[in-house]
Amino acid sequence: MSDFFKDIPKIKFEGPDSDSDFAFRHYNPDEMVMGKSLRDHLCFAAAYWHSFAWPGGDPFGGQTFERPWFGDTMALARLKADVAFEMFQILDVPYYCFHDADVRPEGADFAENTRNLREIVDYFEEKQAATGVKLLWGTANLFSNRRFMSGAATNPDPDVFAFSAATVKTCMDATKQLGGANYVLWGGREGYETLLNTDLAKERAHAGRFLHMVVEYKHKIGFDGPILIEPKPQEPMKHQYDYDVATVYGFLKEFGLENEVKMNVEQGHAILAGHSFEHELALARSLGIFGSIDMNRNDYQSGWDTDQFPNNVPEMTLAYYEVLRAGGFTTGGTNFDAKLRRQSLDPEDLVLAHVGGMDACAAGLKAAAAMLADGKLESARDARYAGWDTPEAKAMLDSDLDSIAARVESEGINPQPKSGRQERLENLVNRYL
Ligand code: XLS
Ligand code: NI
Ligand code: NI
Repeated sequence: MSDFFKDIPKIKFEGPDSDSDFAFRHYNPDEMVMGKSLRDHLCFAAAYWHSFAWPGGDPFGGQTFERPWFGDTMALARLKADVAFEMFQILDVPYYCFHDADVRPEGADFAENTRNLREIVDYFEEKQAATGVKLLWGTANLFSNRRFMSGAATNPDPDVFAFSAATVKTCMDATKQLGGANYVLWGGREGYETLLNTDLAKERAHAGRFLHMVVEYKHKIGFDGPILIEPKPQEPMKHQYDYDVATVYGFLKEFGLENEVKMNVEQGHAILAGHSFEHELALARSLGIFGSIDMNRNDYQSGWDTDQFPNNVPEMTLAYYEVLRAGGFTTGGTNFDAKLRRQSLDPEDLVLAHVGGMDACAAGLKAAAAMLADGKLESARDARYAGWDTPEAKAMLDSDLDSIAARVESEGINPQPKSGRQERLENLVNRYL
């Protein structure tokens, strides 16, 4: 045991009337909702990078956090793992997620990176066995090191493509070894700063080929979880190729990968793309490519990826409503891709941020489940489209402009506008909160 979290107790469900800060009010992991426990509905995961690797910097200042595991040795990487798994147990989160660079010191070259990663993955394997915590997904950090400044798979330098492909291979091996449920690719620096020096067609073609290789390798090693792409419109690059769910779907279609790859949808990235979280989730669901979520909260004024812990229950209700309509998570889960504010220095801040996030998610999911079970919202939606259930309406979709025009004339079709009843539906939603 490290002494980082010292006197912080294991967080238990105490119900809405508890006056302890260190308790869940809404997240009772064993509570059954629609035939499934909240633990299995929400599949919470903690993100290694924000909680254990991020030093608290911003564009105007560097490190604010002082953590005993900061540094570049394997011994410190093990200490970091000890503390991370302690937090997973304090919170009783069933899963975690990591990038290679979060968990191992940076080596002098690819071979040393790989050795360091393997050593820590063996250590994770022991820790997973001892605690029962599982890996939701693994991924490669192809954006922090300066070699990736012009992209990874889309880099103009083929050596960077090679280094990136080799690194992804090692991260997929690590994810497989740890029994990870998914493998994630977030675009990192796949995008551009200026079109003046960018061959957009070549870069996209290379990204498509890279993704094919990832899918081929997944089948070769028998990794059975899905490959997930995480869309984001900008940041770090001015323009990111994986802009949003719709853009990524077009990309997958272009390269024939729409049946191989699913989406990891992040709240903050949806907002940056000018969408709501529920829009991105609904689209992924309707395209059959919904996979997992990165849960956080973006500041609505700043225009940056602020990665705050979520606390807005009405928003989460609408998001989990889409998750439930998609049938819930299969391999996916709720990963807290969220970080503390840089003034939140104390170990308890890290724990309480997750406690609040988990509680807000649970409250949102329960409201969403009640809304779905009640069926009022869905029957209102169905009623709005009921005209399409008639045989004439269905037949029209198989006819042509000529015959439709003839029918409109002969039957004297003259549409009468009907209310969309938005406020009534908004009032209805608020009744479940
Ligand atoms: C960054 C992304 C990143 C991915 C994993 O904006 O959210 O954290 O989730 O590479
Ligand atoms: Ni993310
Ligand atoms: Ni993000």
